[in-house]
Amino acid sequence: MADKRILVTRSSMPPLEEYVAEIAPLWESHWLTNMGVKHQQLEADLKRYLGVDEIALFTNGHNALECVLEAMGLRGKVITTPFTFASTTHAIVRKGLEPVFADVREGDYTLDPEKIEELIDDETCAIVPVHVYGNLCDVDAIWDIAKRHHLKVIYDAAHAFGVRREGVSAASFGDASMFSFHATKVFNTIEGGAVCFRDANLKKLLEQWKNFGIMGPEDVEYVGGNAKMNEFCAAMGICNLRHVDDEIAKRRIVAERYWERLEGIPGVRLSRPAPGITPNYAYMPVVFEDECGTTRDEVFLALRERSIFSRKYFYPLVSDYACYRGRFDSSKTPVAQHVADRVLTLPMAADLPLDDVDRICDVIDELASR
Ligand code: T4K
Repeated sequence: MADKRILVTRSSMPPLEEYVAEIAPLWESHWLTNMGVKHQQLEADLKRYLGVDEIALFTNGHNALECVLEAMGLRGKVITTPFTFASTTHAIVRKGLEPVFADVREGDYTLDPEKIEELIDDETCAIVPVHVYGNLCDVDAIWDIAKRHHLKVIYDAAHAFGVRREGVSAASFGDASMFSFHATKVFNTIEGGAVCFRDANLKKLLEQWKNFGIMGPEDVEYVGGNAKMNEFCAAMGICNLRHVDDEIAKRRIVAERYWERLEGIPGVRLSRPAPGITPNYAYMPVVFEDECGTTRDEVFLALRERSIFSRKYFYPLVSDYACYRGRFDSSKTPVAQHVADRVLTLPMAADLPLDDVDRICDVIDELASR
């Protein structure tokens, strides 16, 4: 029986025959992982698509982020945002680094450059901003601060695949950018991720780390882990990449319907692309401000009663997670706290029918105008 639920997203998939044709050669070669031909092809395809010279593929975005933090040899404090998915902060902490949370901007919820500098001290080694929802950070201001203080900038670009600023890919900013290719992302390899980076010397280290530090059958230079993207995931990526521009174009139609329907409802704050940005329409965040006739939680429950499953990405703030209890003070990032308490990400997918968007907007409209 068909699933009538509307979920927060729905994985994009290529036609089955296309994927089957892509993986058929694996039955000939019996080469299923460890940087095989599909892995190599996806690397080349992504370099072209993202317009970068350097890329390394991984099992997922989280491992990619951990790996680049380690490969850069970072020690000390990292300035980052609490308004993100668990992965960003966990990667920093799991690599023995100390997160220091700076607040986000009102307009796009990305790290506020004006809040960074006051947090820098002698132990600060890096900044890890997040292009949250695909909203590009103020990359120029962040780069300027980082260069003045000799800090590395590693973007969590998990949400920003395909986003461009004045035609330049989100993959080109900072020292490195991590992308997630999880099933829920605009571009997916089922599970997967990548790091794009400037310094060509990082390539060897990243490739070593993801394969136990092995350089040759009798040569292990480094205490690495295992984070190799397998051939089936790479094949999925090769197929999905052929369709990603169409997928983004379809998402645009969905996003514009949401904006058209929700714009003008008092107290409903939408997140529109900034001038000069080519967006990817990854998420549909809506902030229900206090002057709205309804609240985030009310909308969440009303939709759920109708089998529509929105999500509170990203509530609570990472700094309020049980695993970090007592370590951070979220009142020091009031904008992030305000947004986390009021934001709801509505269902967004390339194939979301506009009738479903209308149903969702009807619910919000009705609640908000009571
Ligand atoms: N940094 C940031 C800022 C991130 O947002 C993420 C991941 C990362 C780093 C780490 O990247 P990865 O290591 O994951 O590559 C989901 C994703 O699992 C996660 O990748 C993503 N961020 C996060 C924002 O969302 P959950 O726990 O909310 O996923 P789940 O299982 O509840 O799925 C959400 C909806 O997606 C489902 O209701 C239906 C749909 N879905 C899900 C799956 C698993 C599909 O359509 N197909 C699927 O296969 O975390």
